[in-house]
Parts: sequence; C-alpha cells; structure tokens
Amino acid sequence: MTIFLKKSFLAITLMILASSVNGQWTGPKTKPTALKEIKYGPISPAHRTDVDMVTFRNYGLGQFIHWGLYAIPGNEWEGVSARGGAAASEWIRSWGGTTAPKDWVKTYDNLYKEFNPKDFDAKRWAKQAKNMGAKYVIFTTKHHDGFAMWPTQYSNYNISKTPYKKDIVKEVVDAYTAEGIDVYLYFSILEWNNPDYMGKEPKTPKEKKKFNRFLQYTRNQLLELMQNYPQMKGFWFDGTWDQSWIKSYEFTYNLEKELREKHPGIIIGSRFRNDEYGKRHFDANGRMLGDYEQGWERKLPADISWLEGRDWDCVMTIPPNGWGYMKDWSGLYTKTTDDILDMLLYSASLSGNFVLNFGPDGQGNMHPEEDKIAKELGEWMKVNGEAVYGAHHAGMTNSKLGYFTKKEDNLYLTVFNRPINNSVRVSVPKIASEVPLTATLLANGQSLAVKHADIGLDLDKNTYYDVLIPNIFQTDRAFVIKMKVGSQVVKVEKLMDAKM
Ligand code: H79
Repeated sequence: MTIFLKKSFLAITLMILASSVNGQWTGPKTKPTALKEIKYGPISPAHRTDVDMVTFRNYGLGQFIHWGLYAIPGNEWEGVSARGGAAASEWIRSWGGTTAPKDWVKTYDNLYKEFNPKDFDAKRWAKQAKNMGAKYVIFTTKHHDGFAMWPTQYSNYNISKTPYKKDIVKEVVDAYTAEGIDVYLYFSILEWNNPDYMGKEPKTPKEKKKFNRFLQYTRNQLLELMQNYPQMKGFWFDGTWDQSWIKSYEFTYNLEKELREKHPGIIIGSRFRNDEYGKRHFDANGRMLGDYEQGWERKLPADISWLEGRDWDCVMTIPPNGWGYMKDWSGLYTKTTDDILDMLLYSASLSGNFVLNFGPDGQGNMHPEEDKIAKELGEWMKVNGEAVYGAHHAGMTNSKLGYFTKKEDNLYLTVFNRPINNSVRVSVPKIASEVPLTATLLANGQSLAVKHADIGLDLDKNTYYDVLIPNIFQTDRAFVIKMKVGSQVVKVEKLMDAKM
C-alpha cells in the first residue's frame, strides 16, 4: 500500500491544501439558491470553442518565467537571507522585520540602475522551453514592484532606464514566437512603487482622482502591450485583490470588454476582475469571470467534479514557494522531475494545463537545477508527450497505478506505480461502450498483450483488462501505456449465478 501511494503523495497533499485555503475560488462550489441580478458578470461565453481557446485547452505544458529587478538580490542582500522576512523571492522589496537591511526599499527601488544581464539570450531560453516541451510561456512584464520590462511610455520605471536599455518583453515575445511557443503576458495590477496606487477603496475626491489616474495608467499599459506585441495570446493577471481594484468593477468590466474587442481571441483568466458584489473569480451567481480558472496557484483540484468542465491551469514553483530567482536553495525541498511529472500528468488527467515556473538570475541564466529539470522533462515528453498534448480527462476512475488521459480512441495510462506482478489492471464499467483492445508501450513502441479478466466479484460493476509489461522493460521514470479503445469484441460471458 505504501508503495502504491508514494508517488501520488504530492498530489494528495496539494489537494488537501487546496480544500483548506481560498476555498471560495478553488474548492467544490455551492450554488446560490436565489439568483442575483448581476450587471458586471461574465463577458465571454462559459465554454469558448473558438480556435484560440481550443489551442489553450490543448497546450498541456507551459513555462512561467518570473524575471525582474528581484533577480539581482536573489532573495538575499549582502549575505543576509530574506527567508522568513519576505513572502517570496520576488516579494523581496517588502522585506521587513529585524533582518531587513537599512533603507531597504530605497536600495531596491534603485536596483534598476544596475540591471544589465550580460548572459541574457531570449533565443536560448526559447530553445530550452521548446526542448522541454512547453507549448506556451507566461512572462512577467511587470510584477508587484511596478517595474516594466518593456519601454512603456506611461512610466519612467522601466527597462529603457537601465544600463541594459533594450526591450526585454520584445526579445522574449519574438524568440518564443519563432520557436512556435505561444506567449502570454503576466501583469500585476497592484504596484508598490506608484504614488497613485492605493490598496484601500478610494473615498475622498482627492483619493478618487489619484486612483482614477492609476486606472487610466493601467489601461494605457495594457493597450500598449497589446499594440507592441500583437502576437501575444493572452494576459495572466495578478495582484487584483485589493479593495481599490475590487470597487472599480465598472471600470474593470469595461476594460475587459475593450481588451477583448481590440484583440479578438485573447485569453484572460478568472483573476482579472470581480462583479459588483465583490466576488472574485466567480460572480455572485457562481459563473466564472474569464476564460479559465486561474486560482490554482500552487494548488491542484481534488477531483474532476470540482471543475465542472471549466478550463484551468496550475502554475507551480520548483522550490516550495518563490517565483523569482533565489540564490540559495539549500535547506529547501525542491521538486524533482518525478514530482513535476506526477503533477503534470495529474493535471492532464483533469483536463488542465500545467505551468512550471523558472526564475532566471540577474545575468539572465536559469538556475542549474532548472536547467536539469527542463532537460529531463523534455526527454520524457519527447517519448511520452502524446499522453499530455491535446489529451484530456478520460472519464475513468483514477487508479493507484497512475493517471489516465484520453485523446480520440487512445487511452493513455501513465504508470507511476508499477505492479509487482507486471500486470497492469485497468478497470472498466461493465456497461462501458468502449474497452481497451490493444496496447503499446510508448517508451519503445512495443505491443503489449491485453487480457480480459473476470475476477468474479459478486455485484461488481466493473470488468478488467490486464496489460502485461515485459519483465525485461526497465525504467526509472513513469512510463505510458497507450491503449486503443473500441467496442467489446467478445461479449463478457455470463455464468449462471449459484443459488444462495
Ligand atoms: O507572481 C507570483 C507571486 O508573487 C504572486 N503570484 C505568483 C504567480 C503572488 N502574489 N501574492 N500572492 C501570490 C499570494 C498573495 C497572498 C496575499 Fe492576500 C496577498 C496575502 C495577503 C495579500 C490575497 C489577498 C490572498 C489573501 C488576501
């Protein structure tokens, strides 16, 4: 039993976390009994079927990149670690408590004067992402510190004022697009460094005027990004939880409309805005606000019923929490390639995209461990990727052996826990119209014998198909059994019940 459960441990832990934290966005939903009148509800249809959305739905694997001024300190300053003092490495500007350096905010806000990543080569990153098997990238154009990685006209706090000068967003967009990887722009609404920004609801005329300027500035930047980088496929919004933004529901509703009009097909997640009742991600009637569920940040759904057919992505760090570069990973559990594969296949089995985060350093290099994981993941995806790309929930009961995904008449079982007797037992409801007919091992293309098994359990609603793994096949990673499914060739023979 321990062996069976070992590899699923991570997924299970995350599910438990998911159910206790932020339950309102990511848990099973309770539907309101009386429907409210809502003026600022969803704008796009509930389950888009246009080509852009179908593309999103089929990505399977993505890459997140957190890169900004926070890459320079890498979660420490002059030998002192910010661990415990800042929420995460990209949050280092808010470092507080006794360990924080004197005048830290001022130091941080001047870091742009030394941002000059000599090793940055967007083409190298894009090649790595391609080799890893990522189909889309989400790149931080501006994080909570407010620093823009593109030469925005609307603020001086941007890349053109650094010694590096060049437009990093453009370099990333061009390089990834050239590799055939779709680009999404991460954009934090809240800004620590902007005098016009405030967290609380603006109440006095002066506050309203100030925050209104901020809203216009946000709109300008978003339109600017869409105009500068027309290849972009969507925005990944963040930092939208403050009351100032929540109370701006009329503005944000109109802005979402405008973004959609100006960039047809754009994909926007559920984190952008809320309705007039202050309900974020889902409106007061339980309808999703956006094209996909964007609440699965370092979380996973417990089962398919939680999702009710909605699209979703899971964004995940390699260290426990920390998106920007962290010089020192010692003493932290950092996810292994096996951990990541487990989450990736689990996400695919629930029809979600899995997005793995990278936090390059101040010179533009990935962390050596990230390089290693990208390489190992890519090697695995080259052989087994068809179990992920375009593959979705298979309608099968999850098995202790691993995760099921399905694409047309192909059923994939990614085995994380190999049975001692090498016989992989797939249970299928007796009433199912499709059963496994043939099987192959993606690792080497070998055909595997499929044997029907009737284990004779009284009142059993399932019947069983055993796929035999040759003893000689050895691997130290999860492997994929691809089965063709179709209608049963032989009718399950019914033996007369003994009288009881
Ligand atoms: O960019 C990475 C993180 O820096 C960013 N999202 C990922 C992709 C992130 N910022 N904040 N958070 C994640 C979590 C924020 C938690 C809190 Fe709050 C903000 C705690 C208090 C304020 C939102 C509002 C959650 C609880 C109340």
